[in-house]
Amino acid sequence: MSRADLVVVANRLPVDRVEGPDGEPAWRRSPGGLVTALEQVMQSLDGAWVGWGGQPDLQVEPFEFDGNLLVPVSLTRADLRDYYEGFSNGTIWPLYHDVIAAPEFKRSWWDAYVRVNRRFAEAAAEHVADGGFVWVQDYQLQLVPQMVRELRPDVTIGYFHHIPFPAYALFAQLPWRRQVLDGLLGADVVGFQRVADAGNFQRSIRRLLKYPTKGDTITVPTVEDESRVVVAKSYPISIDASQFIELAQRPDIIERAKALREQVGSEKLMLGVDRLDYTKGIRHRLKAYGELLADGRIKGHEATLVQIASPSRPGVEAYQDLRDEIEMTVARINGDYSTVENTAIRYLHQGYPREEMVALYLAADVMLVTALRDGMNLVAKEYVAVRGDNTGVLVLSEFAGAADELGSALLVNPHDIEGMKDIMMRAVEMPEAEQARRMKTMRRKVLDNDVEKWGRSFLDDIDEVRRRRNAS
Ligand code: GDG
Repeated sequence: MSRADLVVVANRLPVDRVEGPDGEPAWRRSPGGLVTALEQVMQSLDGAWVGWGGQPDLQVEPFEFDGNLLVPVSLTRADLRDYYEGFSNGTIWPLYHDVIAAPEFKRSWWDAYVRVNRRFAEAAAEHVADGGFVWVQDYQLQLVPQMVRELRPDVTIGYFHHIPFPAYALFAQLPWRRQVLDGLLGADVVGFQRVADAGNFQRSIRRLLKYPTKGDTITVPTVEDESRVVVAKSYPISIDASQFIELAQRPDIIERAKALREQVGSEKLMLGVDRLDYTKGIRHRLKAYGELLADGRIKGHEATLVQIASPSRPGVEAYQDLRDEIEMTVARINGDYSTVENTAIRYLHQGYPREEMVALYLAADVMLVTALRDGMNLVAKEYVAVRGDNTGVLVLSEFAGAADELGSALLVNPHDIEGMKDIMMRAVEMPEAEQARRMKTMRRKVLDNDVEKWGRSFLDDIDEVRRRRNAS
């Protein structure tokens, strides 16, 4: 079997298993952001992709898809319960998002995480070419870099962390904190969203492992009494801005945006688009909005909040509780403040095609991104990208990574409900000239720093590592 120069390792494959026209199972490209992000790199580099196929117990041999080799990793129901819903989404996700929900530390989950990480690492090691590059994605696979290094010392390894890396005092709670750091340090380049995340990672390394750090580098001792330099720095991820702009210019999507606007009816349309996740601050947003209605600062016909909450992790208890809580709040607010003509909150627990998302972005006067903690938040960047006429207001949490680049948004602290209410009013009332000034600055940022640039800057640093290695 041929081996690939680049092997991406991610929890999920970039395809979904669907039923083909003849009733046979087939694969269809999934619309996720990471897929678009890595598409160009994959095509140019003869890439392979290692990941789970999306169904438990699926045993499928590696296969070609769109010119790339896809390598399915099989996960049993127990693996999914303990490695995915358990350790990844019940331990690491809440711990790394500043314990907004309480992380659970279970030894059986950890054992599954180690076991499954090894399976991914073995698949990557088997399919990467001599001297090739393995690029590991995200918190479900933090041990893979070190495991690949042990199996294939000849390859260069990168890791990108899509979610925040927490402050030392929180990270230190993790019973397996050293193993996780050792796992990540198997990479040559460890990438984070924000400068602050890279800083937190380096601090944990100094405190727990006592390895020296300088600038973006960490010096890791090796068994041969030598040392290895690991780069740890920020590479803020982005979107395929040109794709969003193209969609925003399509006549059918513009028409759809107009129709949505008319159907909603009220003077201002405020929009929230999030996975239904406790990190996204949906409850805080609803509370602020409900109080604005209660205080009479917003009246029924003046505004409508459209909240898309796409279904997420239904197998994790905290997500079931969150859904109940949000749906009860929406029902209460609508019961109290909707009229026969106006609905205060239009809540949609559904996923939508990208075209519909763009139509919603175009229809929205105000976009609310009020995450309590978020690695980056691509929704904020997508909204900015489609606002070609420089209208619209972005309300953005200072706890989302995007706030580092989008300082011209109306920044909010979502924990401060009074403050958030004032900012929401400011957004609704903002004059067009101010909207344009802010939006222009933000659009320049997003358009100049698209996902292609993100990929290129990571790969440039990988090339640099390779050059150094070849020279020594
Ligand atoms: C993680 C980090 C980081 C959402 N609902 C629908 C839909 N979406 C799309 C959005 C956006 C993406 O999903 C969500 O990305 P976010 O960045 O907002 O959030 P996470 O899913 O939590 O992603 C995050 C990201 O990784 C990348 O590194 O920014 O901080 O948590 O693209 O548009 N897309 C469609 N239908 C939906 O209903 N088509």
